[in-house]
Order: sequence, then C-alpha cells, then structure tokens
Amino acid sequence: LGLLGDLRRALDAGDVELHYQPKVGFDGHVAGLEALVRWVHPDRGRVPPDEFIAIAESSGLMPHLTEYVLETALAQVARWRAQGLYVPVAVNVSPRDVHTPGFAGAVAARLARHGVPAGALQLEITEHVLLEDPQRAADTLAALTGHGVKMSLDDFGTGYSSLVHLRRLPVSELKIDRSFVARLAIDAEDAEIVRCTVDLAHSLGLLVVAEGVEDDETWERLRDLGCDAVQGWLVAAAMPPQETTAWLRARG
Ligand code: G
Ligand code: G
Ligand code: NA
Ligand code: MN
Repeated sequence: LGLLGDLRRALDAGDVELHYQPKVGFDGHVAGLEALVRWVHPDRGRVPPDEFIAIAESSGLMPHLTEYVLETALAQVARWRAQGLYVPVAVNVSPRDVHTPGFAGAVAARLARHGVPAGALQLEITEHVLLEDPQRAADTLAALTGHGVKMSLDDFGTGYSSLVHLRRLPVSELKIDRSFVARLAIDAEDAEIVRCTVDLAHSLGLLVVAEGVEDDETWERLRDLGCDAVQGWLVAAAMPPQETTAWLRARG
C-alpha cells in the first residue's frame, strides 16, 4: 500500500522515467518507438512496470499515470523533431483511460500544446477496452482516429482475441504478442498462428508488428511470413531518452 503513495509522489516529482524501444522494418527503417515506463524506487530499487501499473489500475491513479506518460512522451517527441528526428512514438493506454470522459479531446489538446502532429502519436490499446462499455470505447477511439492519432492493438492473440473485436476497433496496426513470437522458429504451431495472424491483419489493411524478437532466425521467419516490422531485444531493448537519441542518429 505504501507503494501507491510512493508512486503518486514519484509522478508529482517527475521521478518516473520513460524508456523507448524501437520498432523497425525489415529494410532497417525505424517505424516508431514504444514508450515504456520505468520507476526506480528509492528503497526498493527498480519496480517492474507490471507491478506498479496494476497498482495504478486498481487505485484510480491510472489516468494520472497516463497523463504523465503522454506529457513526457510528447515533450520528447517535440524535442526530437526540433533536432530533425521525426520518429512516431507509441504510448500504452489502459481501458480505464479510454473510458475517461473527454480523453480524446484531452489528447488532441496536448498534441496541439506541444506542436506535435497527431500522426506522430500512436496509442497502444488492448482488446480489454471493449469489455466494459464497447460503444463508449468505440466512440472514443473513433474520435482519436478522427483527430489523426493512430491506434495499435497490442498483445494480439492473448486472452479472448476475436475477429469481432478486430473488425470493430479502428486500429491501423496489430502487434503479435511475444508469447507467439518467442518459439516461432522451433514450434510449428506458433509459426502457423503467426502466419494466419499476419494474413488476417493484411486482409483487413492493418500493419503487423511482431514483439519480442530475440534472434536472427525469428527475424528471418517473420520477414518470410510478410510481417511489416519487429520489436525486440535483437534490435534494441527499451533505452533511456539520451541513448535513444544516439541510437536514432546512428541509424541515420
Ligand atoms: O518493459 P515492460 O516490462 O516495460 O512492460 C511491462 C508491461 O507494462 C507491458 O504490458 C507494457 O505494455 C506495460 N506498460 C509499459 N509502459 C506503460 C505505460 O506507460 N502505460 C501503460 N498503461 N502500460 C505500460
Ligand atoms: O505488453 P507490452 O507488449 O506493451 O509489453 C512489452 C514488454 O515486452 C515490455 O516489458 C518489454 O520490456 C518486453 N520486451 C521487449 N522486447 C522484448 C524481447 O525481445 N524479449 C522479451 N522477453 N521481452 C521483451
Ligand atoms: Na505495448
Ligand atoms: Mn504486447
């Protein structure tokens, strides 16, 4: 319980950091960066994001955490753009955010305040957004895409993924969960699942990103299956902002 108060204080003090993990195409181009929160607790050290995100979710702190992440990420995008680095950034949003009244307008206002075009922001959602109030979620997502913000469906294939969800959500990208990607090169069933997912996504006009790519063989299999981009430790782990800047520059 002390952790919740500590997290709230860390957000107020700006002590929660964002790291950035690249998504790259098979020709090496940088398709974007995913912002991932990192919190180093003064006594406990690094707290796993899953742990404090769960705390934020259950305590009502999530909208505040998301505002913090959006604010920090957009300030960074604006800084990169001022340096000639035009890379889109993806921010994870929780179902709670999508159900917060005024969320879409608040995102648009934040973009305007930072002078960042909507196309430079992507929001990663999961199918869980449709659990509570599907119509309201659909309205919010439609408003966001109406503003020009791109939506990405994260963790695809886990839980209760369904074609109904995929058809109903205005997303332009689908991310194949790393649980299917990890054993792709050695497990024929996982390979088949990935193949079908890529084909399905493409038939719906979506881009496909594979998460958790750790070795060359998996990279090659994904390329051969027609996947559009990959994210994973083979390319780079999530990096602090300055290291990300150096990485982007080295990439050209
Ligand atoms: O790097 P990794 O351990 O960062 O992330 C663990 C989990 O935390 C993932 O499911 C990821 O989507 C989630 N996560 C990371 N950053 C954020 C964030 O800023 N907001 C939300 N809602 N989830 C995040
Ligand atoms: O749920 P989401 O897809 O947003 O979470 C991304 C999580 O995956 C983060 O915890 C991130 O640190 C982790 N991750 C990123 N690349 C790799 C990878 O290549 N291998 C593994 N095992 N985890 C990864
Ligand atoms: Na994500
Ligand atoms: Mn994921």
